Amino acid sequence: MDLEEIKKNVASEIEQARSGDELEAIRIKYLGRKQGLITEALKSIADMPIEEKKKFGPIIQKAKADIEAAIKFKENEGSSDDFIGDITLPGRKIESGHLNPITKTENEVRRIFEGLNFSVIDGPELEEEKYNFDSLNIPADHPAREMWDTFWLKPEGSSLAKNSVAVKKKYLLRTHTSPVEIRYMETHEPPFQIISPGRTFRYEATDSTHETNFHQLEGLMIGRDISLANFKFIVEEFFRRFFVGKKVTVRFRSSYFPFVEPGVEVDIKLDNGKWLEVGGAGMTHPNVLRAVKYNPREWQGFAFGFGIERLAMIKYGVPDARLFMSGDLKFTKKF
Ligand code: FA5
Repeated sequence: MDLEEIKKNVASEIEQARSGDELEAIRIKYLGRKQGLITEALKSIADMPIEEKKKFGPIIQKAKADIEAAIKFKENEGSSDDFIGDITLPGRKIESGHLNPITKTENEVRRIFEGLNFSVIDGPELEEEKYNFDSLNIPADHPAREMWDTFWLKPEGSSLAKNSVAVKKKYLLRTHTSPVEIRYMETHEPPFQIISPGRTFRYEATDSTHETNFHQLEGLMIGRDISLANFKFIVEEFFRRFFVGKKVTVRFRSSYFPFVEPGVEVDIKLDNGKWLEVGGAGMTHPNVLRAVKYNPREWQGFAFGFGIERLAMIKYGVPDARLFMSGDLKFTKKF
């Protein structure tokens, strides 16, 4: 058989092979150490005169390499589904994506509040100083600003700023979701009830309950004759629906936030008997209402800001808030 014929035959045999065994038989037929057709041809070179050796050696070597490559290619193709190879092999598992547990929690929270007739509002993560602080009754020199360690953005054209008279807007990564309250009130008239879940940032040391990048759930309800009793009802109803089947003990602790009066902090009792703070809340401060041109004699309301990581930690028994943003798939896949 001449080399051209061998090459043609082997190509069609490989093409038609339907299993790993058939491919192996082809390999032995042509490349087998004993009596493989190509192997034999290579051996015969030894007896050739030098001129022929030079001529045929490389041709046969190339044929060998081509056949090896064609077999390899077919083997790889065999891992695609149309190669009826070892049909007894178990199927390959198809990897599917997972929602981060924080996204999952956020979705649950949205659904619950929509069921309580709240609208879901979005707000920017890169925020103006005015919305994150000033309009929330926290002027520039107010000591309460120190409650929120802030990532500030470099001022626009900062190298020129020294000599410029114009006061430029200052930007930051929002330290809480409360600025969304102001943005919403500026453009809407009461009564209304909204929530706004989203990403927040703080320039602070991390531990098992603190991350630099975390998530909050803001809530705001403005109407006539709204009181803290309304807040208490809503928050307890939310917890009842969120922690399905798990009875949680809640404590309201008097606290201070410049944008509410009175202010409270909300704690939940953990299984180990310790309390975990999940959020702040209170009655919207009259100064905040005035800042958005609402008449505080006519309109009142409550606001709250919960930590979404904290809620998820309690619901799913996660011991460390830093796991959520760790990118560890072993963790994410559990949800
Ligand atoms: C606030 O951010 C207020 N804006 C909450 C508020 C809204 C009060 C409306 C009154 C009215 P505070 O800094 O306490 O408050 O944060 C609220 C919650 O966010 C905390 O209770 C906690 O659950 C969560 N939180 C705060 N810092 C972190 C952090 N570094 N990592 C994870 N969660 C955090």
